[in-house]
Amino acid sequence: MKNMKKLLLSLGLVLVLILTACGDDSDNADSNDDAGESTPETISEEMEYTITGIEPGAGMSGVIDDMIENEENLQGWTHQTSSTGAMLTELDQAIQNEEPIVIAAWSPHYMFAKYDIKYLEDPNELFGGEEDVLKLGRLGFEEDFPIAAEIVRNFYLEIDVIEAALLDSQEQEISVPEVVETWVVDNEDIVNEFTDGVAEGSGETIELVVTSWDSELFPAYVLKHALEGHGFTVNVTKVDPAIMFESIASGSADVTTAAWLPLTHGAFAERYEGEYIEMGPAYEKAKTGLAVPTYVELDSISDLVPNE
Ligand code: PBE
Repeated sequence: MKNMKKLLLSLGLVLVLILTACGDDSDNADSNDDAGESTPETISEEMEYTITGIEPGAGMSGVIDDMIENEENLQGWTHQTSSTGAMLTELDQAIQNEEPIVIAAWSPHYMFAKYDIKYLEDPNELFGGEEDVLKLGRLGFEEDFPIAAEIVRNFYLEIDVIEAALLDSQEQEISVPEVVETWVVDNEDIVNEFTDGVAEGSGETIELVVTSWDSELFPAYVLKHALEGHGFTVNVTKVDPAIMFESIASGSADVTTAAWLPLTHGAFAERYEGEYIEMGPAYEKAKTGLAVPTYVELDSISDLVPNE
């Protein structure tokens, strides 16, 4: 009985929707809420001149703040920061309602596999193009832990591998460290490459700092596994990018795998120049930018218009 009621209700709803859609077609010839007639002006306005961002402490949040301050076409825009989770919820809701939204996006992340979204072109390279995600060590790390440092230097992952693992984590609803547990068993050959021919450690503890985005947790936990399989103990501490740099520079942490350079964490790298060593990329071809659902008729950041 209840189901029948539900069915009738949904049928009624569908009918109403069809009728509304037809009505729209015939009258309202000059309305511009038709997807086909949206202009950059109306889209920017519908977005309330707001970029839906992530954590205020993220490197890319600083990049977006600078952009709003300096770019003519973003004058009067708001950068709404909160958290990655909140941004994804807003994206999800906007897509369900087919409303325009512009978000802070990056790769690797599962958002591009889960949602039909596209990066806005970035003709002025405001986000700096492709980036390396670098391993950094504290001064003296290589001298104090030469074996561990050799494994850290050998450590490298292909970005596709990370992307696939993040998607697994999302689809199976398991945390990234848990995904790593099975990944290292299935990919022993990759893990062994990091330690092949390297002497064993003898129980030394390595302090690894990392930011808490999944794109960073995956490499960090794979490295932890490789080091722990080779005689070390690894403490992973999750911190903001600012603290990550500060703790490497002050020597309270030994190593990180999560420095996005040259741009995203460029301000931190500059502040602590000379107070850390670069140990090569953990992965390459990372990217940050602004993204919109594919139904939003904008192609480029320069299509956004000022709020005046
Ligand atoms: N991210 C993901 C981070 C680094 C990793 C791009 C959101 C940021 O600091 O912006």
